[in-house]
Amino acid sequence: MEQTFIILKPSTIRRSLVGDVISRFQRKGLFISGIKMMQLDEAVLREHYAHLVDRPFFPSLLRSMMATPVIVMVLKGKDAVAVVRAMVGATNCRNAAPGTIRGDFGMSGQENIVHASDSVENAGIEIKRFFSPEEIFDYAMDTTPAIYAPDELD
Ligand code: IDP
Ligand code: MG
Repeated sequence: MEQTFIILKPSTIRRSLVGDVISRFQRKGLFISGIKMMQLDEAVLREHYAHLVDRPFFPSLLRSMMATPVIVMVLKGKDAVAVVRAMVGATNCRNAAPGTIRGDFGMSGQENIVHASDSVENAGIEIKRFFSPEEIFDYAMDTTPAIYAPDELD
């Protein structure tokens, strides 16, 4: 089944929203394959946000992402990348639809609660960037038959 990569950003840690955000993913039916706390540094953020390094807000984004440790997660589920992006909502929380994580929990474009991979290819790259193979767990969940029909499991 598909895996996607999430960061609970410092805005989530500082505002004590960790439980609320993780709870949304779990209630949806996504499984946690990996989870840990870590302090991001400039080198890894320059890789992770390579598409933004030339933008004027990049120094501010760097400071924001290093303000506290973050929680990184690997979530597993059918079409997990697209499902999680839809749950997260538009980049700027003020434009994000109510009912999405950013739409419900934030007011900012920068301080927008979570990162989520934007494609299956990038999910694979990001998981490798932040997790070693032994930190990712593949285990059976008793709830699977209540979450998926047999023909939805691959
Ligand atoms: P995404 O997180 O929705 O995929 P990206 O365009 O990949 O959005 O941007 C990565 C992160 O950079 C955003 O989540 C946000 O924290 C920050 N960011 C993007 N655009 C802006 C901006 O215009 N001002 C400030 N921060 C921004
Ligand atoms: Mg992005």
